[in-house]
Amino acid sequence: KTRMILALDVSDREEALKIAEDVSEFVDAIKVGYPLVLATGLEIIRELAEFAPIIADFKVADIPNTNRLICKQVFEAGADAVIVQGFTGRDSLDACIEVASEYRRDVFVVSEMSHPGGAEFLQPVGEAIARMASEAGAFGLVAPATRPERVKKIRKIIGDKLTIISPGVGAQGGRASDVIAAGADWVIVGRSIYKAELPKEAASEIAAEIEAELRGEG
Ligand code: BMP
Repeated sequence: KTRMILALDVSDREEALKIAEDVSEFVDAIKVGYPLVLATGLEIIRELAEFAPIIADFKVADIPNTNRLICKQVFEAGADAVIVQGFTGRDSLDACIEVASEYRRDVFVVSEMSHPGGAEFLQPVGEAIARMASEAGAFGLVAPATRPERVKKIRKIIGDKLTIISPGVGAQGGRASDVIAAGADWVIVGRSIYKAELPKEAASEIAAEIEAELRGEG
C-alpha cells in the first residue's frame, strides 16, 4: 500500500498505458476521468485495470434516475469505484450507492473541491455533504489536499468510517505528507507524475514522502 492514486488525465491511449505500467508499483489505484475517456473511449478502463483498480471520476451530478443509468454504465465498463458530486442531494447519492452495491463497487463523494473556487460555494456546504455521505453509507470522500485543515475538520466529522482521498498535491500546491497527517487515507496525484520527465521517479519520491510521514519522520 502506497497511499497514492494516480490521476491519469492524459489524452493519448499509448501514453496512458505506458505511464500506468511505469508507475504501477507506486500507486494503489488509477483515477480515470473525462479527459482520457472522451479522448480514447470507455474501453480504456478495462485496459488500465490490468495495472491497478480504477476509480472512474465522472463527478456524477444528476437526478437519481440519470445517476443510476450513468453508474450502471461505469461499472459495466469495469470500474471499481465511481466519484459523484454530493451537492445534488441525498436521493441522487442514494441512487449511485444502490447501483454500486448491486455491482459490489464503491462510491466516493466530493464534499468540497481543491481549487480556489472550491472555497466559494462548496466549502460552506462541505461539512453537510460529508455528514450526508456518511449517513448514506458511501465508501469515501474526496477532500482537498490544498486545505489540509479542511481535511482535518472533515475527518473529525465523519470519524474513521469513510476513506478520504485527496487531490491537489503538487501542481495545485498541496503537500502529500501534510494531507496524510491531516487524516487523508490516499493522495491523488496527476500532473506532478504524468508531466514529470521521469514519472516513475516522481511517483517514487512522493511515495517515499508519504512513507516517512507514516513512520512519524515527516
Ligand atoms: P493534478 O494533480 O494534476 O492537479 O490532478 C488532480 C486531479 O484530481 C484531477 O483529475 C482533478 O480533476 C481532480 N480533482 C481535483 O483536483 N480537485 C478536486 O477537488 C476534485 C478532483 O476530482
